[in-house]
Parts: sequence; C-alpha cells; structure tokens
Amino acid sequence: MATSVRIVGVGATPVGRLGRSAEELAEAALDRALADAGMARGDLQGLIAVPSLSNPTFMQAHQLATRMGLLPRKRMIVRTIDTGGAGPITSLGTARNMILSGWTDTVAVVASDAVLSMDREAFRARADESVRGSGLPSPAIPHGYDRIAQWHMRRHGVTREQLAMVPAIFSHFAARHPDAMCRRPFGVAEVLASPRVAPVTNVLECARRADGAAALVVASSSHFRRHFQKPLELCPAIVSTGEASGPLYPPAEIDEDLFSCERAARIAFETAQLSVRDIDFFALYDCFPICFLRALEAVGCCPVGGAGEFVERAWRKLSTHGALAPAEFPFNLHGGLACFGAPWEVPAMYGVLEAVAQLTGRAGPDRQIAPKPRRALVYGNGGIFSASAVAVLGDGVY
Ligand code: MLC
Repeated sequence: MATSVRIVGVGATPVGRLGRSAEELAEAALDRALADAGMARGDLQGLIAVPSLSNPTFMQAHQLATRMGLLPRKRMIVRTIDTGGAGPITSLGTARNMILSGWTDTVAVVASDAVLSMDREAFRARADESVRGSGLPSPAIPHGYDRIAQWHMRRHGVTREQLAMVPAIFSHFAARHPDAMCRRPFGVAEVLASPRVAPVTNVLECARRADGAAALVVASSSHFRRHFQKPLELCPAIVSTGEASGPLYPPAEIDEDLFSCERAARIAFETAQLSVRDIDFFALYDCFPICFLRALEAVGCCPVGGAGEFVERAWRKLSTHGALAPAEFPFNLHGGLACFGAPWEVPAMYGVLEAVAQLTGRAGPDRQIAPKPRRALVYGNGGIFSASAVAVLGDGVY
C-alpha cells in the first residue's frame, strides 16, 4: 500500500461549562487522542494549536508544548495557526503537508477554549474586538452573519422559516449524541420565538458558547504501521485539502465574491479527483444558519440559491415522520455549532471527530450512517466568511 497520511487518534473533553482553563482542556484532549492512537507524548514530532479567546497567549502552541514537556526536543515542529473557526481544518491540511514534505512522521492538532466559563460581558467585548473596524453593532459576529442572511433572503428568496429549520433539524440529531449540549429537539416555532439577537437571527440559531477541547493525531501510514498497533482500517486517510480566503467582515456591498468555500471545495475535489457525488457524509460549518446554507451550495449539494428549499424538504420529511435516518440527511450528525456546542475555534474539530466516527463505523446505532460511509467532507469557516478550509477524508488517491 502506498504511503498515505492518516488520522490515527482522536480525543475530546466534555463540552459545556467546565470551569477549567483552555490549557488544561487542551492537555486532556491531546492525551486522549494519543491514547486512542496507542501513542505516548514522546512519540509526537509535531504539534499544531489554534488560539483561544478565553486566554490568548503569544504562540499558543509553543506554550502548550512547553507545558506538556514536548519542548525542548530536537525533532519537534510547533506551530500556531489562526484562521478563526477554519483553524482545525487548516491545521489538518498543514499537518498533512508537514508529513508529505518529510518534515515529520506524526503531528497532533489541538483546539481548546473555555468561553462559557468567561464572564458574559468579557466574552462579548472580546468577540466584538475580533472584528474591530467592522462598524457592526454588538454582538458584532451575529450581526455580520445576519447581514449576509438578509442579502440571501433578498437575492435568493431564502425565507426566515428556512433559516430557522437549520438548528431545528440539528437539534434532533444533537439529542441522539450523548455529549451534545442540546438534549431536547425543538421546532421552527420555538426557534422563531427565542430571543432576537439581530434582525433575522435568534438565540437558538447562534453558535452556542461552550468550554471544550478536541485533538487528533495524524501520521504517515508507513511510519504508523511500523511502530504502532492500531489497525489502519480504523484510521481514515486525509485524501485532500483546500483553502481560500475572504474579507475579514462583510464589505459595504455584498456579492458572490465574498464567499471562499466554493474555491476551497473545488481545490479539495480537484486534488482528490473526486466530486460531491463521491461524498457520503458532510460536516459543514454552521455557526449561523446562513453559513450552513451557503456551504450546501458551495460544495455542490444543491445549486446556488437552492439551499433554503433543500433544507425545507428535509424539515418536511422530519416533521411528517418524526425523525430522519442519518443517511437521509448525512450532515452534521453530531448537532453542529448551535446544538452540539461551540467553544470558539474548536467546533470544526467536532466535525472531524464525527466524520472519523462515521467512516470507522463507530458513531453508534442512533447516528451511524448505514452502510458505513466511504468518504467524508469537512468544512471549517473562520471569521465572517473570512477563511475557508475543506478536507476530504476516507478512501481516495493520496
Ligand atoms: C445561547 N443560548 C443558547 C444558544 N445560544 N441556548 C440554546 N442554543 C443556543 N444556540 C443561551 C445561553 O445558554 C444562555 O442561557 C442565553 O442563551 C444567553 O446567552 P449568553 O451567551 O449567556 O449571553 P448573551 O449575552 O445573551 O449572548 C447571546 C449571544 C451569544 C447569542 C449573543 O451567546 C453569542 O454571541 N453567540 C455567538 C457566539 C459566536 O459568535 N461564536 C463565533 C461564531 S463565528 P442561560 O439559560 O444561561 O441564560 C465562527 C467563526 C469563527 O464560528 O471564526 O469563529
């Protein structure tokens, strides 16, 4: 078998209000991922971390590596990556590139934050500060996405109800995941009755503030087979990745050029010589409903302007039958950002963890897609459509 780059271990802490620092959570998640891979800290040759909002530090990955005794060490590459919520997927691609370049054989990626344990006002001030200069009212990030949602409603006829259907569907999936914050499914009426945050955005549609950490370990298949016991069938390959960038916040005139997920997905598909028809499970970033709708269009699940109707069809089916089987709507089966929980830049990692569970047949009877998916696509979005990173996982040309 040719050498491929594999996800050989995953680990996470619980998600919620944990009362522990981002660093403690990162360490716990990383140790779990190493245990899942059958590896020890000393087996790592690389570490990538994304910054936290609750405790921002200079060169966060170096701080963590020093704390964990991974530095100083001769063969160790450490890097902090800041592409906002796209960070975990950018990091996955970077880890793959480090291995394919021959720099390292093993790299861990970790994301952690503790934004629910932060004081509510401090969180709001720091979140607003992250898009300084945008001129958006507070809370600035929800307002930024809301402007784009309004533009989509005008341009493509997306309805207010269709936006609300996104978290309503995911609340049904989250209720099947033992770790998700949302424990009870809700409907569109409940979303529309929840407190208003911005003109077309209510609380139940917002990325849900949470503490939590998740980590994964990536390795070259040849090195891993030689040194470790875990069977490679339980280690999905990173088939390809793609990245693209947009403006930091919505410009005065919004147009189709704002979005970068299309370009990132195209690069990932072309490199893998695959298309959307080859993908069986999608983890699409959904910090607000418009992000998910736009992602459905960007990766080619429906035509541009067709995502509202796409979601409405699924919602009608769910309402008629009381449930959707995982294969009927193979998206964000963990519950996504509004319903699983969103510790700032961690959530795309939860998409990767769900993809790994699905690809290895370990998602459990309530969420597992049957037959087991061959390939998954994961998409992370950073800032307000400012960074897009896409990865294809599973079988493919490496
Ligand atoms: C909030 N609440 C929710 C919820 N979101 N409940 C269910 N589902 C959700 N999705 C609840 C809280 O638990 C709390 O309940 C109450 O609403 C108030 O929320 P809060 O956060 O404690 O305080 P508040 O100041 O009112 O702020 C609400 C909010 C805020 C929605 C404005 O939570 C927020 O800004 N959320 C978005 C966070 C964000 O922007 N993340 C980044 C996304 S962009 P109770 O019972 O405790 O009162 C992205 C890209 C990137 O992901 O790069 O980062």
